[in-house]
Amino acid sequence: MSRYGSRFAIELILKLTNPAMKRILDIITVYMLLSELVAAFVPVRAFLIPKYHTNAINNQQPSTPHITSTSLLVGSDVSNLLYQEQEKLIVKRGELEETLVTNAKPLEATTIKVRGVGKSGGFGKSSGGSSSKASSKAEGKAYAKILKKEGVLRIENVLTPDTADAVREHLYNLRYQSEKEVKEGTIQPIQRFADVLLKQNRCDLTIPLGDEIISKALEESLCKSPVGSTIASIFTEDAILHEFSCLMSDSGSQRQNVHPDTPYLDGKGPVLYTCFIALQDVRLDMGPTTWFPRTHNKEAHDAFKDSSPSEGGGDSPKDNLIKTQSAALGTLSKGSCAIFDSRTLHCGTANKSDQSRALFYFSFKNPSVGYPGNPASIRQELANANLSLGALMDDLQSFSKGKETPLIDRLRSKTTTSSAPPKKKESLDINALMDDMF
Ligand SMILES: O=C(O)CCC(=O)C(=O)O
Repeated sequence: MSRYGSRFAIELILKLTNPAMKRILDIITVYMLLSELVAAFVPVRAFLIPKYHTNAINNQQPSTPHITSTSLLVGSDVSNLLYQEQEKLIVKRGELEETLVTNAKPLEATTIKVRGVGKSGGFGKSSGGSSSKASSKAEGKAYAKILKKEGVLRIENVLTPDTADAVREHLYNLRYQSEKEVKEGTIQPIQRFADVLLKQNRCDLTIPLGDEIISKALEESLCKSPVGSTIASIFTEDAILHEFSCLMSDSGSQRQNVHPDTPYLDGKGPVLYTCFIALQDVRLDMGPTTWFPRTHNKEAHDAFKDSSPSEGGGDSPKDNLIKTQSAALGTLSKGSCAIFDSRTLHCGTANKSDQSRALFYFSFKNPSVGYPGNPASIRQELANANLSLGALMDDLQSFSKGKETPLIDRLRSKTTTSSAPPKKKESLDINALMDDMF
């Protein structure tokens, strides 16, 4: 979900070492994009970028699509090697950043007081899912106020434990199936896995609409918990589903570099709100997301983009920001979620446990924004559908009453028939955007 972040991190590292490296990076990026474009038209088996492995399914420590340098064919050798070099730089930088963050605390659940609704959560114990439309709107407004200020907030009980367990199992099965299909060459990696910063032992699995358990999870999180009303309170129900995916970081995944998912643009408001829902308890050793609250603003982004060492050899504004800004750890309990403004700085951290961590996630886009500045992790048929929050919620309400779900049904049939590879346009747009910024 963060090609913006990944290129951003690499550029800053290389610019620090040598300004001429930026040109080299541009050439590398163009080369990699060309390689990916070629890969889109050549059978997967003949031209794998990256190469995916299939292992036996195991929910504790599942098979991982990861990259190897052996057995790749000539066309991808160079870009794969370059990619590995980039990964090494990112890992080094991530290790450094880990030492800079000294004041991290768990992200606390937000408590609000709204007549007729629970205090700190969604569907579970506290609200009981019985809020009236008016109180749910008031609740969304109260959460939205905090979200706008903090850039990130936590809501409890967005999924019931049973739903979280069932979604987790469903998605690890989907991953297993997807890895198998990629390995067999029947689909291309990009049709199932989105780009993610530091791919080794980590994947971003895009999810189709239509399976009952996924509709249930969406119904609980968007209609029964305050998540839907919070997003609607800021973007209205015209907000567009931008991403729909699952981040899985397995044992051994390394710490990502701090990054925003979209740039801060002067005079513009929020463009995306992303909701990460934990499908199991996320312990400290499982690589929780780290957020830097209140960094979704110009001041923080200006500092973040400035990696030049201060006079006298002190910390750069970027490192100083990471050092001094308080950090919030996504040690979420099963079924709870964190919603964040895509401009808020954050990163996935290293999973040092022996258990894979899965975050079911979706993001909604401000309906008045065109391209928000990050390539979306979403199945192509869902992206093409321009699904509004309101339309999706209507279908989900109908689903909860056991009635028809015409929208979801239409998209389900597209999922099963669609085999066209996703368009590559966005990758090119993001580089144009980066060029504007540097
Ligand atoms: O895995 C996580 O906790 C965060 C992932 C992330 O921020 C990213 O991939 O852009």
